[in-house]
Amino acid sequence: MTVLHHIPFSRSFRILWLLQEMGLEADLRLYSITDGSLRASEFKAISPVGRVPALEIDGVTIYESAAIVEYLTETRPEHGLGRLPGDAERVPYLEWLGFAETQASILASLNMQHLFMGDPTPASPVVLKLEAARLAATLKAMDRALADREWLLPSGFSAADTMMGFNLFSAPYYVHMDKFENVRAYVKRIEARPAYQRARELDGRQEFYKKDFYEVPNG
Ligand SMILES: N[C@@H](CCC(=O)N[C@@H](CS)C(=O)NCC(=O)O)C(=O)O
Repeated sequence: MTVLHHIPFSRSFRILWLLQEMGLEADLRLYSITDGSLRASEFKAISPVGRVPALEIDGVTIYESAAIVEYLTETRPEHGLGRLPGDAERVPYLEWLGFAETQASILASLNMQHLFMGDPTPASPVVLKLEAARLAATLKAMDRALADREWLLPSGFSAADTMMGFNLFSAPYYVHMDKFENVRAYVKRIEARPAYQRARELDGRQEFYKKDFYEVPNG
């Protein structure tokens, strides 16, 4: 049985979406970021620092989304979603996998400070402003890359695109997207994919964001 350890609207959506692109079914084991379930010793045996995603498949358990993406694309090359060693796009493919985590770590920091800290430890407006600017810089880089292509890699859709799942949900809460025209068109193409739509149906309701946009306080 394939099991995806999952939190709705989080990085584990990347894997939920990739599984749909591959036509693979998985049982979802759901967690919450705030109820302590990620800290349970049974879960730490699966994911040592208590993070999602983790995937149980083919008799192995894997944590870290990029490692899961690599495993799935290497063991199921028939879907053509990875760019395996020897592929002309291997380097940009690996770069986008890493880029997704660079961008996600900024989002996680903004989420932590805007959503999960609160009083009595108010977040620093200086840091929040800096993080929002750093996020905008990553979106600008993506926007430039997407100027002449539909997907992150010139040859077409790949698992690198599925790594953007969580990122593209979260970024509009912190950065106005109007100036990133190519990214917005890219999001529209993503939303038109049947596998993405199936994954969204399976994902569950997000519980993090209570507002449409999070301004820098006193920014
Ligand atoms: N680099 C890891 C990051 C995983 C991660 O931080 N996931 C978040 C959800 S988006 C999480 O589980 N956070 C729980 C926590 O920080 O306690 C990956 O890509 O899988």
